[in-house]
Amino acid sequence: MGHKETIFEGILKGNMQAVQDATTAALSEGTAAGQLLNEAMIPAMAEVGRLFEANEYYVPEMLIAARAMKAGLAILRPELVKEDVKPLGKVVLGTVKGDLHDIGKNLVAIMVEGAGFEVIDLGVDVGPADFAKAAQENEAQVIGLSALLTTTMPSMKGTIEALQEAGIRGDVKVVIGGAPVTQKYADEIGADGYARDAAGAATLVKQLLGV
Ligand code: B1M
Repeated sequence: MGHKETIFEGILKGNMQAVQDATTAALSEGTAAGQLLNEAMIPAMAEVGRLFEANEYYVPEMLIAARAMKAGLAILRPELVKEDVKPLGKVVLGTVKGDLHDIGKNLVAIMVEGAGFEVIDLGVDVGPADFAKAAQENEAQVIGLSALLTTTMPSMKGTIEALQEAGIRGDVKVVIGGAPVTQKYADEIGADGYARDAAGAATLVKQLLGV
């Protein structure tokens, strides 16, 4: 089995050690980090989702798969992030209230950092007022919101309302994303942009700030 297959299988089975070993070996043999991410890790999580929908996997399987993916991502991270001396701007990022999914959000953090921005990662289950407070305190130019559940998407609208209430809506751009999120939804709630994936989020942040 090649390293990519080992990583894919390792995530499916929640075998953290196998994922770490194969990721390290593949990188040392010159495989690009982005290739391991896009051709092994992300497809593995998509398959976990499919198995969950088919009632073949349950929450514990999803959890150990996520743990294995995170272990692999931690090894890829330095390769994906390019060091820049002075940040181009500040981005407050988090997964919205009620939502605990953080793998996609962590990828967005890596790519946005790699594009030269400082990322203030608030973690998961972040309420609208906390986003507004963090944006104000850090004088951020962008807020990035991630949601993986259809039930938590309305918190994105709530966050935009909280920014309006705090009187800072005009000072920050709001970027949203996550599997159930669409451009149409972004337009509906008045977000400044939607990105389908983490690389797209980094490009969008640059575009919105004109850098
Ligand atoms: Co959850 N879960 N989960 N889960 N889980 C989904 C999302 C689900 C689609 C599975 C399914 O049914 N097929 C489903 C949601 C259905 C829906 O609402 N539409 C679901 C469910 C139902 C649940 C629970 C309710 C299950 C339960 O308890 N009965 C529960 C909810 C918990 C909660 O949040 N309150 C739950 C729990 C969990 C775990 C904790 C076990 C675990 C998360 C662990 C963790 O993140 N630390 C988990 C996992 C692992 C998944 C799946 C399998 C994988 C998610 C993932 O990491 N994908 C997922 C199925 C799936 O997505 N196919 C599923 C890989 C990641 C790289 O992709 O996060 O989409 P993603 O990020 C992408 C893009 O979306 C985008 O960029 C990334 C790629 O570059 N993106 C952005 C993300 N954020 C962005 C922000 C941006 C821009 C782009 O700008 C700011």
